[in-house]
Amino acid sequence: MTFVSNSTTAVAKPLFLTDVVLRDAHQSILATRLRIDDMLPIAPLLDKIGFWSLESWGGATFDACIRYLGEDPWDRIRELKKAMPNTPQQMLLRGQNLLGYRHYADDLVMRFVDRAHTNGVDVFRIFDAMNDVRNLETAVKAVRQVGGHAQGTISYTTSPVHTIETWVDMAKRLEDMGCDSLCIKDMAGLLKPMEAFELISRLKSQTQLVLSMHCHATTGLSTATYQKAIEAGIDVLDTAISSMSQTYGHTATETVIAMVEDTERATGYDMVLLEEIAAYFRDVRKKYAKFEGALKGIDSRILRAQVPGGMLTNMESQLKEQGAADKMDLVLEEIPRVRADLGFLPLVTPTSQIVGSQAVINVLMGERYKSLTKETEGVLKGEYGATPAPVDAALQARVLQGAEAITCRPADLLTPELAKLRLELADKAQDQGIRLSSEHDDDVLTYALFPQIGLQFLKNRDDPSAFEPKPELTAALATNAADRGPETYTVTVEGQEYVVEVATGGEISQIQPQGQSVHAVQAATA
Ligand code: PYR
Repeated sequence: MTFVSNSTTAVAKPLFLTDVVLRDAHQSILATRLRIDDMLPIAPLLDKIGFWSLESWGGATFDACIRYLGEDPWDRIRELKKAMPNTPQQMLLRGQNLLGYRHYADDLVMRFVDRAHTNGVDVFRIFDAMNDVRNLETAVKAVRQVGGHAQGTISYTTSPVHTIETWVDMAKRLEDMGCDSLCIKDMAGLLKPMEAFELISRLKSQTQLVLSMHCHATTGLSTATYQKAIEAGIDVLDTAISSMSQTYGHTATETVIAMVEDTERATGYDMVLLEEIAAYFRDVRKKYAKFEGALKGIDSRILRAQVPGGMLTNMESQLKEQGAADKMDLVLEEIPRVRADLGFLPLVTPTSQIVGSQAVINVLMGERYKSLTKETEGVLKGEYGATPAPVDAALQARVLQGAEAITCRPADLLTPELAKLRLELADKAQDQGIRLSSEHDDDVLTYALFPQIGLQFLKNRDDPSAFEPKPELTAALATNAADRGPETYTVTVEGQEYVVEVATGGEISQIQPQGQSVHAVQAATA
C-alpha cells in the first residue's frame, strides 16, 4: 500500500540520505578514532547503496588523523574516493576556520578547497560558528571555482535573538552567494518537530535550495523531527548506520528508510546490504570500546543546557582533570550566561570550546571573568566575525582598551600566507630531516592548520610507534582470546602427519611436518 504524505509541499520524489558513519558518527561516538583500515573493507558495500553522499572527511577527523592515528588525512580521502567511485564524498568545512580553530587567509582557504577537491571531496558542507555568512564567502567561491558542490549551512541554535526569520534570511543570503544546497545543522539536537516543519516549509517556499538536515540524537528529538521534516518536504537527511547511531550521534539510517517505506518518499535503498554494513560496524565498534562515551540513552541535560553533546563530555573530562567533577552543575548554569555575554553565538567548533572553557574558568576561579581566555578576547574583539547579538559592552571595553572592534569580514585583515608557509615548511623540513610528500602543498596545508602537531606528524609519519597503537579487540574479548591462546592440531595428509598452529584470529601461523623444526619447513618451501 502506498501512503501519500500530508505535506504542505507537493513532493513526489524519493527521500535521499547522507550516511555519516565515516565522519560524524565516529567523531561523536568513538572520539574520532575510526581508522582507514576499518573503513576500506566496507567501502564497496557502502558505495552500492546509492546514498546522496557519504560524509567521510573533515570536522575533527583531520586533527585526529595527525594527532592520534598517524594517518595522513590526504591519503585517507584519496583512498576513500578510490574505493567509492559511485558515491559523492562529503566533508564538513568550518568556513574560514577550515579544519582548524582560527581564521586563515583567503589564499589558504582557496588552496585547501582545491586540494580537497582534487583528492576526492565532492560535496563541501560549509558552516560558520557565528553564522556570519561573510565567513563562508571565500570557501563557497573556492568550491564553485573547482566545480564541487557547495552546501551552505545554518548552525541551528535557540536564543531570544534567533527566530525563523533569522534562518530564512540567512538561507536567502547563502542562496544569493551561490550555494548549491543548504543544510540545517542541529548539532545539539534542539530542533523540535513542529519547528522543523515550519522552518522547512518556509525555506521551501522562499528559496530554491535543495534542503538537507543534520540532527544529533542526543536529546531524543531527532527521529520525530526527521518525520516532520519529511512531511515538510526535506530533500536529504543525515543518518548513521544503525550499529553506529544514536546517543551523541544520529538517527539510524535503517530507521528512516523504514519510516518512508511504502510512501511516495521511499528511498529504494537495499535493506539487506544495509544489514550487512550494520553487522560489519557492530564488530568493528568493539575494537574501539575504550573510546566510547558514558551515555547509554538520552542526555536530557542538553535540553536545558542547550549545548552539543560533545561539549558536555569535553567539559566533564576538563573538570575531572582539575579534580572538580562536582562542579558540573555550576558549569551548566554558567554556560548560558557566558553565551549571552558573547552575543548568543551558536555553540559549535570552535565557539563551543571557547564558551565551555570560559564557563569552566569562571566556575573554578569563583569569580566571573576574573581571567579571560585569548579566544574569549578574540570574540569580544570581533576576530571571529559578527555575533548574532551585541556582546556585553563592559567586557568588550575591558578587552579593547580604547581600540576599535573589528566589524569587517575578519579575513579581510589577513595577508596571504601560503607562500610564506611553503618556505617555512621547506626550511623546517631541511633542518629536521623531514621527508615531504610529492604533493608538497598537502603537507604545507597540514602544517598551516596545525603548526606543532602537523610538524610532529610530518616528522613521524613513517613511525607508527609515535602514535596511538592500532585498536585491537576489546579488553574482555582480547582476554578471552588470550586465555585460549593459539590452538594446535595434528592433521594427516597423504600419510604424513602435520602439526598446524592456528592463531587466535583464525590465521594458520605455523605448519610443520611432525618432528621437523619450523625453520626447516621454511627452508624447504622457499
Ligand atoms: C566539527 O566542526 O568538527 C563539527 O562536527 C561541528
